[in-house]
Amino acid sequence: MIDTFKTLLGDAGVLTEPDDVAPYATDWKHTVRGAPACVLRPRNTADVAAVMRIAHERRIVIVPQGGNTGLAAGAVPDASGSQVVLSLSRMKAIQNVDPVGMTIEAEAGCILKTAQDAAADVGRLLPISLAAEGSAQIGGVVSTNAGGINVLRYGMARQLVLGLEVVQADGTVINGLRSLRKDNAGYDWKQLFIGSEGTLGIVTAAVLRLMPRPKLVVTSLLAVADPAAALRLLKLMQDELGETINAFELISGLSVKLVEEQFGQRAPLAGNGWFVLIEASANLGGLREAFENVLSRALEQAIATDGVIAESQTQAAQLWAIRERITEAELKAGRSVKHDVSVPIPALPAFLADAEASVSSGFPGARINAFGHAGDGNMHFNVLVSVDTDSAALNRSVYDLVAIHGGSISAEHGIGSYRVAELAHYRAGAELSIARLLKRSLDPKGILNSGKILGMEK
Ligand code: 2HG
Ligand code: ZN
Repeated sequence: MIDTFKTLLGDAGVLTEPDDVAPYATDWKHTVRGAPACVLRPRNTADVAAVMRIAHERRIVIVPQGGNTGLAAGAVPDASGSQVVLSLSRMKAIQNVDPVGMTIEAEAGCILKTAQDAAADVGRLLPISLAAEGSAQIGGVVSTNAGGINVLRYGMARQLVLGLEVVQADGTVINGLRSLRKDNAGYDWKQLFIGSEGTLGIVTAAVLRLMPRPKLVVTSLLAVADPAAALRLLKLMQDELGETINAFELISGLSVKLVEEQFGQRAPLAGNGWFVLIEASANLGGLREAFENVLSRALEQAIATDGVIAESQTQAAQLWAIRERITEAELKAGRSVKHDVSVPIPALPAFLADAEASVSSGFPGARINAFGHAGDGNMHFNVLVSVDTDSAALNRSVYDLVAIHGGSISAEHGIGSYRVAELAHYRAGAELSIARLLKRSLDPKGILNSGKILGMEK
């Protein structure tokens, strides 16, 4: 098998040495350690198609991998030694950036930050933004339907994909790299490949929507007593500032403390409850004044207890650094069990209170590192635990409450291999049946990222 792939991709296109393969074998959190037979590094779509033809003929499981920044272990192989990682990293060209049509076309391996910069160079905004944007790749962003901090205003990756090129399980290439805003000519098949984590096909390139680049940006950190106050603040902000709000991030006191402990970076305001990081942007003047007015009202009405507005881009970056360092601070702090959940926005305070009560009583000593994109109902309800904590029991205690509050066990990180059992438990019935029907039709031999999302097909 290795020789066949070497003939196809050349020596540089096939990694087999343990040191070379190691980074592709484990996820960002190093929770899962797989054993790939080898790592393939195609140069273009034709290479990917040729790899899939061979894999299809010989029933080789292919695990597509982008920047490997995911938090659900969806891009790493299992430990069998037979799965092959397909890294898209060498396919990183930006094919086109169009400031009039407001689109960008890029290959799957293009780093998200590189694509953002290319859009900025022509005065446009690629609004997908996440802490891992310096390593995450477009193919991974699309195939996991990534979220991030701007979902409130611009939606998830799905809302920004106009066109897609996909290689199917048998090597067939579907070229749908259209940049049309309106295209109702038949089924919108590309939606199947967005968010299906490489289990239905391999995304090799995408056309994404761009937005006008806002000239005015206001970034502000506020202290609030609790999540209910945060939602009152959200309502007030939306009433007064409308769609200018890009991000509305709710951060627990413990999250801020972890960043301080691990990185020595302090929040520039006092607070003994929760914090909210808000970013608003616009092209027309008056945004700063409007924001200051609404902040004063929030303080007067005791919705917020304190607040600062960044005076410069550097200060804004410092405020964002507090938010973006939470994940690394958590990793440094020891073992944690992550829950990337969403509930209907009004249910957030009750869910957080119930989940905190349930975890505190069931798992004494556990500390809750809750933070997230409250403006779209998505919280990262992560729990710092000791080495002997039963994570399955902990998951159950959180996810049961997610279900009671009408939420989802994965808001933006996907199912990957972490949450396969939970998906089967919390999404029973017709929803799983249609998922299996799609999987069997598009990947009848079960060679695309097998074991992820639906588990191993029996
Ligand atoms: C974020 O919002 C990411 O920063 C990571 O989705 C969340 O570490 C996490 O659980
Ligand atoms: Zn997030």
